[in-house]
Amino acid sequence: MTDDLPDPRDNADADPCRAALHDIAAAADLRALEALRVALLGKAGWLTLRLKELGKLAPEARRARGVELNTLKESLLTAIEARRVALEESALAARLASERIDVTLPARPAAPGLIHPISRTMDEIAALFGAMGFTVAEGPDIETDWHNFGALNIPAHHPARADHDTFYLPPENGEGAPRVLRTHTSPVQMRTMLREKPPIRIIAMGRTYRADHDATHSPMFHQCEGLVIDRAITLGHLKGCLVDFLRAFFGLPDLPVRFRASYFPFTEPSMEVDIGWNRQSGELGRGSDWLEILGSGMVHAKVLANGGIDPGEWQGFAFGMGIERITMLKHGINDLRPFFDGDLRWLRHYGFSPLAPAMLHEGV
Ligand code: 2NM
Repeated sequence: MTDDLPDPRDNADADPCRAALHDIAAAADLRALEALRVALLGKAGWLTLRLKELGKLAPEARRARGVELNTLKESLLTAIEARRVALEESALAARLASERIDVTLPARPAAPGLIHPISRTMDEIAALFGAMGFTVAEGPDIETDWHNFGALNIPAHHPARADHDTFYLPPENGEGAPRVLRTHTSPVQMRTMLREKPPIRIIAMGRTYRADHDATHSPMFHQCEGLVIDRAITLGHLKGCLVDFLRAFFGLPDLPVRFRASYFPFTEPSMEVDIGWNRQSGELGRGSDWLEILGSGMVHAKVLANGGIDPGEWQGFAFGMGIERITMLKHGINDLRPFFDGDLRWLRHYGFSPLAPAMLHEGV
């Protein structure tokens, strides 16, 4: 027995191994526990020496003492093992607590959390036309020449097809006509006609592209176009639908609206739509000036036929407008460029709360 360990026999307690068991249970760490194990069960350990002394005893006494010592050895081994497991578990828990790292990224505190004016206008358009029974259609930004131009009756020599007006991409498999970044959302209407049977009542909104970049033109901008096809749709429906939309969108129930004969390859007849405003002050709905705001017309019979729709049975109207333009007019934004700059100061000024979504009963 080492000097610094109490001899279990010295314990006044009735049970001779209780002191050793107490020391084992109280061992502060694995090193202290190992020292106890060596002192009790090592080569020169207390119990080992007792077991060696068995041989000196008479056979009767030896058997009784042997049973006693082996029972004690079992309980010491069990206690040491239990304490070892407990110490290892708490050491691991302490390590896990001290070595813990937080791999999550906190939310950016500067995030504006605001809806971009373009998104807001698209939400409002969807709400207004939704109330008139339209659904929202979508299509790809990268189009075939046919869907973007040919099917829409835009002839090969049309200026919209010029290289300097349009972004062309190589054909899909290196063969056939080059693909094109859609120059308008009309290919979405064309794809809808090809996919669905009339009656059709859709709006298509999204990014469109033209090789144009100056103070009032961006190479990427947003359009909204609409298409209505049924058996007896007339110019009267077109006018009523667009007048209602414009007055609701700008929040001006008496907004003057003027339809003016024009030309588009995909409609016949075609009409440009103007709203009344004061050019001097920029105020809408007053003054004697007219501002062109959208294009429209009855869908050309050739376009219907290209969309798989019999022009002898069905007819309808279509229209198109620039989303940046009507957004600038509605909110008094006088520069197109910051729409695409991602400048947080501009977004904080012109952005909309996501907690106040576009809802018709509140006006849009
Ligand atoms: C406009 C003006 C007039 C239009 C036509 C079609 C389609 F696919 F039905 F033929 N979609 N959009 C259209 C008509 C677009 O934008 C100024």
